[in-house]
Amino acid sequence: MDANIAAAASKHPKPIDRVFQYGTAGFRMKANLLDSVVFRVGLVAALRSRKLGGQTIGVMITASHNPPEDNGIKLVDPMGEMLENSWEAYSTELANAKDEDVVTVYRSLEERLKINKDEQARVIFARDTRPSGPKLVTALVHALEATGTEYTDYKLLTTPQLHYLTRCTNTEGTPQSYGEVSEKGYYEKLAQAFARAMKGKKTVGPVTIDCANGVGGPKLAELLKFLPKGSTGGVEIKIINDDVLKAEVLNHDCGADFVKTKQRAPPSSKAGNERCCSLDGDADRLIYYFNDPDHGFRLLDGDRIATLAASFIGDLAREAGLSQDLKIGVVQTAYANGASTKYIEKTLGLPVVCTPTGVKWLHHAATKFDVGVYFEANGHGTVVFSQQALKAFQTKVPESPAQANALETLRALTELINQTVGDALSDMLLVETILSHKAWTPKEWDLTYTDLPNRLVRVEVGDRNLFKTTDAERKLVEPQGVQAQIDALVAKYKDGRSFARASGTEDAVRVYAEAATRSEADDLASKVAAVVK
Ligand code: NG1
Ligand code: ZN
Repeated sequence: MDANIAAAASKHPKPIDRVFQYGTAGFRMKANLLDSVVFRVGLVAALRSRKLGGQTIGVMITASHNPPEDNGIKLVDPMGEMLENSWEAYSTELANAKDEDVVTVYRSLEERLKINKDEQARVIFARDTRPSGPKLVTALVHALEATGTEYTDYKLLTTPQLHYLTRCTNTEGTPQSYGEVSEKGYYEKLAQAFARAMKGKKTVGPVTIDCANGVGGPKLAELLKFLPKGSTGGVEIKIINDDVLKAEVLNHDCGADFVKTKQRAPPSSKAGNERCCSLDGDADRLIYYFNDPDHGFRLLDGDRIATLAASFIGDLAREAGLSQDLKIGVVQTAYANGASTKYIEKTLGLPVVCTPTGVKWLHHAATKFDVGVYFEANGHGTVVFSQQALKAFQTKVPESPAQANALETLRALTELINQTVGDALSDMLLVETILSHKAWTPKEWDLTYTDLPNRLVRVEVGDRNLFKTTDAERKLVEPQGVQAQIDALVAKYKDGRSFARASGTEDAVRVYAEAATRSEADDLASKVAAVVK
C-alpha cells in the first residue's frame, strides 16, 4: 500500500513554498493550488474513518461564498458534525509534508493515533458547481483508491446535504436513523416535515429565493417537486440566480454574502415589499430581506432568524407544557447585533451564550441546551435538540387539544430542521413555517426589535497572528495595550461596543463597532481601526 500511496502522491505534487492551514472553513484558496491538498485530505479522511472503527467520513469540495476561481475542502465527522478539532492539526501536518514524506507522515499519524491498520475505511463525498470540482475529485479518488477506501461519489450536492447523508449513512438501520440514505430521502424528509409543521396554515404571498448561481439552485428546484403546492399548507417560491452553467456568475452580485456585506438586494432582484432571501454558493447560509415602503431595504439576517426561531420554539414549548423541563438557549458570536442579544435576554427571557467565530464552536455550545438555537449574523446556523427534548416531544401525554397541537408542531420541527449543520433550504422552510403560523409579513418580523447601527471593517495589518483574543474574541490580550485604547474609545459612545480580532479565513484583522447612531458607529469603527493598524 505504501508504494501505491507514494505513486499516487507523486501525481499530486505540493506547490513549493506554500503553507496550508485547515481553518474555520477547512482548506480554502485559489483552486489551482489545491490539488495536493485535496489528495492529502483524502488520506486524512481514510485515517479518520479507520480511527472511528470504519464509520463513514464525509468530504465536501466547495468554497462556499468565495469567487468562482476559488475552491476548498472540508471533512465531516460521522454524525454530520464538523471535523473534530484535533484533527485539523493532523490535516494541516499532512497537507504541508514534502512530497517524498507523504507516506512517512501518513504512517506516523497512524501510529501516533493508534489506528488499526486492518480497519476498512469508508468515505462519501460531493462537490459544488465550480468548474475546478471534477479535477479535484480526481485527486481525492486517487487518495481513496491508494488507501483501499470504500467510497461513494454523490456528485453535486449542497454542503448540508452531504452532512445529512453522512449522518444517515452512519445511523442506517439503528434506532437513531436520521433518514433515508439518498438525495431523494433528504427532499422527502424536509417536504413531509414541512407539510406537518405548516398544518394547513397559509403563507402570506410568495418568497423570492436568490440561489447565488450555485448548487442551491438545482437542488431547490428538486426540492420543489416534493413540497406541498398552493399557499395553504404550502409556499409559492420564485427562484432567481440559478444559472450554474456560466461559471463566472457564481456568487457574483448575488447570494447571502453579497446581501449581508453590501447591505442591499442583488441588482437582479426586482422584489418590492415581498419577502426575499439569498442562499450562498453551497447553500449553508440564508439571509432574508425586503423593501419597506417607509424605510427602504431591510435586512433580516442570522440574528433575526435566531430570534424568530427561539421565540417560536419557546412559545411552543410553553403551549406544550414543557417549558419547565427543557432548557432553551441561543448561541451567538460577538458579531451578533447587541439589540438581538438584548431582545433574546430581556423580551424572550432566554439565556444567550457567546462563542468564538466558527460554526463548530456555536454548534458545540448549542448542544449544551435541550433546544439550542445558534446562528452567525451572516446567516449560518440551525437548531439542535437534545435526546431529552426529542423524548419529551414523543412521550408527553397532551392534556388539551392545544397541547397536542404544539407537541405535533415541535415533532415536525425536529424533522424539518437539519440538526447536523446550518442548511439554507431547511432554514428557509423553517422561517416560512414560522411566518405562516404567526401570519407575519417580513415587516412584522422586522419590528420585533431595532438593530443598533453597526460597521464591520477589514484592516490590513503586518501580521495578523500578533492579535490574540480572550472572552469569545471580544477582548484583545495582545498586542499589549491595544484593548485599553479600544475600551477608552468605546466609553465615549452611547450604546458603544467594539472589538478587533484576526480573521480565520483572510489575511486581515476585522473591526466591528456598534453604537446608538449610524455616524457614531462609523466613527467608532474607524477610530478602532486606526488603533489596530
Ligand atoms: P472570519 O474570516 O474568521 O471572520 C468568516 C466569517 C465567519 C464564518 C467564517 C467561515 C464574519 C465576520 N466572519 O470568518 O462568520 O462564517 O468566515 O465561513 O462574517
Ligand atoms: Zn457556505
